[in-house]
Amino acid sequence: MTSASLPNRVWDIFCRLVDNFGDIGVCWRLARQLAGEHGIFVRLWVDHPESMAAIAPESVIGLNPFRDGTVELIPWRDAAPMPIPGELVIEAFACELPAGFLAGMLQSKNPPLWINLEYLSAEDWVEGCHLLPSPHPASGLAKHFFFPGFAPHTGGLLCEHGLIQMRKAFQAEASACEAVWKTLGVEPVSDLEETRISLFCYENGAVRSLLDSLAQDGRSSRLLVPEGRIVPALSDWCGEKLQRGACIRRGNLTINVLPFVSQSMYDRLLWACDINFVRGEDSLVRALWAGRPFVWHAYVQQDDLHLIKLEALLERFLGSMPLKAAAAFGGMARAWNRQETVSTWLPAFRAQAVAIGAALEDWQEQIRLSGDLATNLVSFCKSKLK
Ligand code: TRH
Repeated sequence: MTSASLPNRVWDIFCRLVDNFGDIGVCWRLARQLAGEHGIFVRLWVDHPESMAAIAPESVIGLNPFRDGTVELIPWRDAAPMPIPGELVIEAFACELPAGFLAGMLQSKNPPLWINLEYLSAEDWVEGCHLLPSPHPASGLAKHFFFPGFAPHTGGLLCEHGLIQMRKAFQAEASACEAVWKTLGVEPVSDLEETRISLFCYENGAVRSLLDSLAQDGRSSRLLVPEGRIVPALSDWCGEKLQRGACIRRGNLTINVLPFVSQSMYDRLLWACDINFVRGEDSLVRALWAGRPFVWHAYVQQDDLHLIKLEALLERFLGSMPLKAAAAFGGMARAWNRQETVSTWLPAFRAQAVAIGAALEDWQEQIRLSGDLATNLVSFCKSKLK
């Protein structure tokens, strides 16, 4: 498609890979929702398009550029000639636009709306900073800071239309879960008492206490671990090198090492599990929408800044939970993030799982009253470009 034949509404999203999968994970989801639900033609510029292969294997077919409906995935090369900017430009996570593209924006008679999409945080200051403009020093063109968040005066969270209904229908249908286990090569559920737990986290000194507790517990558990940074620690604990496809039993704990699956399959894994350990930003939000008790490992930052983010999240959530459930949810999350033993909290967390799940469903409803991030972005754009 040439720029002459582009549809009216073209948005550009620029994403630079820092590490891990969070940045590209958020941008890919946002791009697809803008295209699928709002009819926008999205050009997603990615400096390492090969990183997309993990979360969206379909995107590697015919890279350069890959087009999925109305999302075009474009390898971002600073030196390449740049097209005319679209109606709105998103600089994801302060990634700094390529000079040639920025020059095109500044020279344009109708400059695009310029958004810096920020990281997710539950902290109070976010509401005060959401949508603040910052003028470009030479031209005065405003860049607006768009903050995702849990509170009413933020940009909200990514949540596709119909996602919650789809998830609830999935969880009501045992055969849907079984199909996931089959696809992932995991044994079907034969022991109804078995607790299935997904584990996605950074290196974490508390993991041994988690494994010890599960192995020694009277009930059986199965840990489902997409391959990644925690697998070496699991291998150490087992005394055996674990690789993709491994299935190993120690005491009452079975560990399955899974491949890193596509985003949509990962959602289904979260829906199918009884408890989810998640990390960073995007999987936290997906665990919230899954409605199952979760333990969040915040992206580890210098000077323990991530612990402040954790407390902000807990503060928003714990107040609306019954006391025992709040103590278990908070205790488990704090121990996991401080990398202390979780053995003291795990029994209470499991005992309170139903209450935690119910509180999550309520919290979800409240958060969704403020609208989802993609729709809020479209509304902001309409208000500015009318
Ligand atoms: O990968 P992350 O640790 O990303 C982090 C954080 O977002 C952090 O805020 C950011 O600053 C840092 O990256 C650079 O965790 P996150 O955010 O949960 O992203 C993981 C993505 O990978 C998410 O989109 C879900 C997806 N995923 C899959 O698609 N398949 C899988 O098997 C798994 C485990 C995850």
